Amino acid sequence: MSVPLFFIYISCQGEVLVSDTTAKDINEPTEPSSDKIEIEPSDESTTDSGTSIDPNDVDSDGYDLETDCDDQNPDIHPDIEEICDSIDNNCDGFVDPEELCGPATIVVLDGYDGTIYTSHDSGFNWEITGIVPFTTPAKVAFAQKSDGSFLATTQSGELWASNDGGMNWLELPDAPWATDTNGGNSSHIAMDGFGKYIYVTSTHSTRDGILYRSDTGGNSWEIAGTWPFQTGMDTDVAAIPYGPVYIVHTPYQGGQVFRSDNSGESFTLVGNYSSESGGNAIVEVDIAGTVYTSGNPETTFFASDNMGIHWSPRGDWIDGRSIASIVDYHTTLYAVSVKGVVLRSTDFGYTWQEVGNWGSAAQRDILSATGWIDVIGVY
Ligand SMILES: [Ca+2]
Ligand SMILES: [Ca+2]
Ligand SMILES: [Ca+2]
Ligand SMILES: [Ca+2]
Repeated sequence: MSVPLFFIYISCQGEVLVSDTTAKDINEPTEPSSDKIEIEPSDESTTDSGTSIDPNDVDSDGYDLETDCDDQNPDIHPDIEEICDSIDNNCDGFVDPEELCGPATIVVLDGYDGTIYTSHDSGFNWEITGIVPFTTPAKVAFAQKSDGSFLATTQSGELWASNDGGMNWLELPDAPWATDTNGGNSSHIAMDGFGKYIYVTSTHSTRDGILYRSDTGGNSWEIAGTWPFQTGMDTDVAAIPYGPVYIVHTPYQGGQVFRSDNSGESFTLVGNYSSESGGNAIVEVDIAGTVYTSGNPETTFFASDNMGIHWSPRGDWIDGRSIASIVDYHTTLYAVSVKGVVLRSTDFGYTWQEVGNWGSAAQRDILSATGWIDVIGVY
């Protein structure tokens, strides 16, 4: 557990330097190691009559806009203790770190035979914990709903739900992507959502991409919106609960990022993360709103801090080995390969460590290809 420590220096000019050592043990390279706070004259502070509020410290917690990551909330500032509440309480960039809030549970769904692989210790050790009884092997998509239950589907429209972490599965009515092209099911699907909607992308080489959404936990689906046909068919979707929906699509000329700010009803092409990428589509958004993707099959990892508009290379996989999915557990990132390797980053994707291998739990050789597995980080 990391205990926040702050050294406060007061100079004769009336400035306070606050040095935050919280993140030292995880070597976060983007956060400043010290910040300067101007002490405002006392006549600008809020009075009992409420006639004056300092515009640089609206919540009057003593921290200005430079250092206060939520200036509307006096219980959030750099000198408060982090607690497990899905919020960055102490403004160090990390939401509920695993050292404080416990190890991550990560679940892999293998579409080749429906096997569920689970790690309860942040990706180090894995066991087989269930089987989704798909009738035919298929590309799969997997999500956790806001009630904690799991939802699994295939490109051919099979839809299954589990209320016990993946041990037992109940079949739901077939999903519309089973028949949404003339020739049959979609070519590639992806699923995400947590909050009001579950989203599923469906792509095919003969039409625009379709985004389905469900506000009934997967029992019924509607078409929320579409995005323009792309030459590549690989796709992924990531959504912030009650926030933006991101779709990544990988035509051969580069990875394209579409964003919707109205729950999928319309999409705008907001950015490109690589001019060379033409492989797998991967997108993930963490609890702080940073969006991540990858140039897989290259080994470059990209991030955007401004809602998908600008992208910059952030770090390299140690060895991509066909990374199929990125998941977040608060602000820790996991990258899971179809070949089994599990990578973990605790510094927002700048560096990655190999922590385990989900394939080691398998009773057979790993035969799956990208799109044939999907992964969730369980909250
Ligand atoms: Ca403040
Ligand atoms: Ca505050
Ligand atoms: Ca927190
Ligand atoms: Ca924090």
